[in-house]
Amino acid sequence: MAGEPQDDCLFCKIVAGQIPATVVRETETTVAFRDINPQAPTHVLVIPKVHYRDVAALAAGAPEAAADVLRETQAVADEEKLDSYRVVFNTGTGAGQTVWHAHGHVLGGRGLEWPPG
Ligand code: IU
Repeated sequence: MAGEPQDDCLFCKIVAGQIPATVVRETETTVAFRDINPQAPTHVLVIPKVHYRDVAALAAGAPEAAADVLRETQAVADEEKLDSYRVVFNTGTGAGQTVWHAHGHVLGGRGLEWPPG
């Protein structure tokens, strides 16, 4: 069921502490950890502890958790001392989503091109 931990979800396992991650921040409702395949000097993923397949499902099913995730992206940027940064929610296979637990990428520490690839 949406919102419940999923046995086959890697990010649910990170939330549960069953898989190690380099956690940079944790709140009651969110975890932020360094991406294992960083695309920028700062590349941190911010996830809700509840399981939703993508940010659209999260916003519809748990809007307060979605707001918490957004607030945490800002907190990560502050901690990493980023004055410019990008927050990305890849949504759907065609947009490059590969992990089906909502997550925001916080990217910074280098110049970022627009439009993105
Ligand atoms: P995507 O937007 O779903 O493609 O992002 C998934 C990210 O999760 C991607 O940047 C991976 O490098 C990252 N990741 C991770 O940090 N740890 C893992 O064990 C796995 C993926 I699998």
